[in-house]
Amino acid sequence: MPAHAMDPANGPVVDMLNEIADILEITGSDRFRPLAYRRAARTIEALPKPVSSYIAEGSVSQLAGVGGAISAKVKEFTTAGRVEYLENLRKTIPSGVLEMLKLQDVGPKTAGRLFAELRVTTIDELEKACREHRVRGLKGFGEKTEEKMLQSIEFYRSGGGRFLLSAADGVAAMLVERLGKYAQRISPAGSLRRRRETVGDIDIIASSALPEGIMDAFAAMPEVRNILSKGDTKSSVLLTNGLQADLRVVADESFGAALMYFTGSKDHNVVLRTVSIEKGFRLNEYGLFRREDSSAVAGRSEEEIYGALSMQYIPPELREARGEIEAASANALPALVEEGDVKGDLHCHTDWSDGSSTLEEMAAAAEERGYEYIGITDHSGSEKVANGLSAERMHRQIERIHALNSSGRFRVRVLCGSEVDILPDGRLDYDDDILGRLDYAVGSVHSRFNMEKKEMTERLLTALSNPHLSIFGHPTAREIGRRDAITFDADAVFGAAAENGVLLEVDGSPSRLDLPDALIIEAKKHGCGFVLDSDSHHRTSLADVRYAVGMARRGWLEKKDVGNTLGAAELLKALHA
Ligand code: DGT
Ligand code: CA
Ligand code: CA
Ligand code: ZN
Repeated sequence: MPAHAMDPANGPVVDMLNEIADILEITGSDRFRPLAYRRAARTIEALPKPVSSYIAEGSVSQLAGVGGAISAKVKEFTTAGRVEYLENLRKTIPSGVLEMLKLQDVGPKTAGRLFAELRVTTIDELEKACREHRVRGLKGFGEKTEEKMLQSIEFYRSGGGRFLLSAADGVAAMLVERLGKYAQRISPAGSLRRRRETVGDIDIIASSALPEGIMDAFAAMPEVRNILSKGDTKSSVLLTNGLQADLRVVADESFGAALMYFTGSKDHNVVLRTVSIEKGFRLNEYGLFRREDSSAVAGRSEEEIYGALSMQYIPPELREARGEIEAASANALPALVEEGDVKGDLHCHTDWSDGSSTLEEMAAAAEERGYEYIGITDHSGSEKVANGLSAERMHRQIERIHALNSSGRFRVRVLCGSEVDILPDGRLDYDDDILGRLDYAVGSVHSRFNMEKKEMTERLLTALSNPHLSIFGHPTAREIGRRDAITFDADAVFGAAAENGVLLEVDGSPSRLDLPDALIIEAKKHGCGFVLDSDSHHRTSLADVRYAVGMARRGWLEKKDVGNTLGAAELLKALHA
């Protein structure tokens, strides 16, 4: 975070200047003018007040880099809302070329060359050019560039139209609560109920003998931007936050079958239907029926249906066709970890680094949740932008936490941790003197995300072999929709974590959710242990641990796999294993 955020009024001016720079750079017409426009954009971005107030004072052309021609364009933009020069520039390239800049790793120079040398004018055409291996024909581009571009395209498209689970979770709970009084039973379904990291829309299933009442209430909610369709059994609306919500209403005897069907996943449903047929049944959204006489066997509840198929009840998070149906048939499903099993959070920031609550506020919030302990893990010194703690401040924080614990002010025990940067060479960002005083250290990658696989693997293996490291924080370092996972040899890294007793974090911060489910499953095969954290930067976000729990359950984790389901004494032993 910069010292202060950009004045929101200046956003469009900054965008305008950068777009001019982008187009000039794409067309390659001038080497220096793009730099001048970018410099002016940076200056304006850093202004504490709207640029219009500098214009009013007559001081705009004195701002660094905002002289002559550029200040004229800034003035034109603030009065007319558009700039003639940019309008004309836009006509010099197809608009799809500018859209390509939204892809990771495609800058104006690359976009310009793809356009000039391959006549690629849209993202679709770029995809085609990569698949036809035409991109590698350009000087300086190779097979790897094509692969990376295809990944960027996929990433860009998957980001489009999907929402973080956290963006949908609260609204869905509110809808269910609000519509509950019009229904016999009601539940969220779909990917949200399976706790996927992103959701395409909100699906809600209700049972009612009077569907009109609930449908009317649904369509009349203040959060509805517009009604996409409205009927007796299904209605769809677009909410003001951009999410679509689908409500399906069934008779109460079909509630379980409908809930099961619309919870999915599609792949789970497909396998389940096949198994049903093998057992002489037919399964659909209305119920489970005997094939020979179409008589109803089950449908009222999911438990009843799985039971009739001689299976254990399968929790929604497992319904991804990853072997859960076989396991349920063999009575071998894991007893998944639950939010109530978590006895404390081990990854929390305070206002000592980049959090916005005090140590005491975090402790109070942990106590309110009924936690036995809370681990404070502010950033280490290298995290300058996050106000990381110098050695001296870290020593001071340790003293403060010891004093707080002995004051008896809180029942909750405050643990002295740190989120220590794993430096590019794999060393930790504090010396042994500090590391030895901490209750535990969480090691995280916050820099040099783009290292080659081999180098990154070595970096992580070095860190994991440090006896002071207890937890590997948000191991892939991804940010959903914003930054790809770092690449490393998962077998080697998980093997080393298991061998050295380093616990892997499942970070519940909504845009991280890291480790993700597929890697949790892999790591568990290596015998790794885990911790579930919120990575809170504010006292109200301790509740984000629920997203970590969702991810852990999708990764088939049980209570015994998770370190912070232990009491404090046992936990500290596990952290020092
Ligand atoms: P999303 O919305 O993309 O995050 O993912 P879902 O899983 O919520 O998918 P959605 O909303 O299209 O449909 C909800 C569920 O309905 C889905 O998980 C399974 C079920 N479903 C939808 N279409 C089909 C289908 O064609 N066949 C089967 N077997 N199930 C379907
Ligand atoms: Ca859905
Ligand atoms: Ca849907
Ligand atoms: Zn971090």
